[in-house]
Amino acid sequence: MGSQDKLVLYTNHFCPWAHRAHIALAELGIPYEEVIIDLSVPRTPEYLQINPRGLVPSLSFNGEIITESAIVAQFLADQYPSHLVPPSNAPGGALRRARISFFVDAYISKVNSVLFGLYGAKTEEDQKAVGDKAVAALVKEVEPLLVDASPFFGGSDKLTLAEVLTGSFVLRLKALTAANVYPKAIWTAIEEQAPKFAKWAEAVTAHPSVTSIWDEKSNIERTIERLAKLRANA
Ligand SMILES: N[C@@H](CCC(=O)N[C@@H](CS)C(=O)NCC(=O)O)C(=O)O
Repeated sequence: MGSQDKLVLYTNHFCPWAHRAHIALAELGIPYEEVIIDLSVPRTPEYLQINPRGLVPSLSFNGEIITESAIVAQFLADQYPSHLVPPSNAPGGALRRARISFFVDAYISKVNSVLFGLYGAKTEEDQKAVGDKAVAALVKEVEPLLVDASPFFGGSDKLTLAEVLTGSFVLRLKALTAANVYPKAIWTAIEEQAPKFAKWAEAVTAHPSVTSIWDEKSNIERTIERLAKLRANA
């Protein structure tokens, strides 16, 4: 099935959204061609034909273009049935899909969106306030959803779509706090106040499908540059 399909992923390895597609493809073991899009220059007319929004990732599946990282990852998980997520008509499948979607929504909309505030936070005090708010949201919204993680979402011993859609962000949060590019205190507070999340994050960020395109050093360097630029303009 999979081997006959022609997949092309338009991507950039520094993009956490595009990284979601890489995690899905790695975990599913599907061969694909990769086209790196240079995001430092305007998109070419050719790429804008593929994705009029000009964003990465885009996936070409036998010539059909699919865009938006969550939709790309969900499509891959549905097209190639696996341990990532059950079909909606399997026993308990619809409920598990709902649980996964809620977890992803909680992490992305309640925690990750708050952390983006670090890019506009100039002073240490402002950065601490953002960190406190993100950790409080994590404790309230995400920690309770990991009660049965073992080590992955919902008691799974393998990666699930929940990790496919959040792993790239967790990887960056962990690495950037460890390097004190994001305040180190954020991770310390997570370990103290959200131990299930910390344990889950440990397993997620060690998983080869999550780390396959990850270049920690370059990501840290680029984030330092980006933070400096955005804070200078804030
Ligand atoms: N909602 C989109 C977000 C993708 C996105 O923001 N990609 C960024 C890179 S991380 C991008 O392509 N930026 C290009 C630009 O803004 O010019 C998704 O989930 O796919």
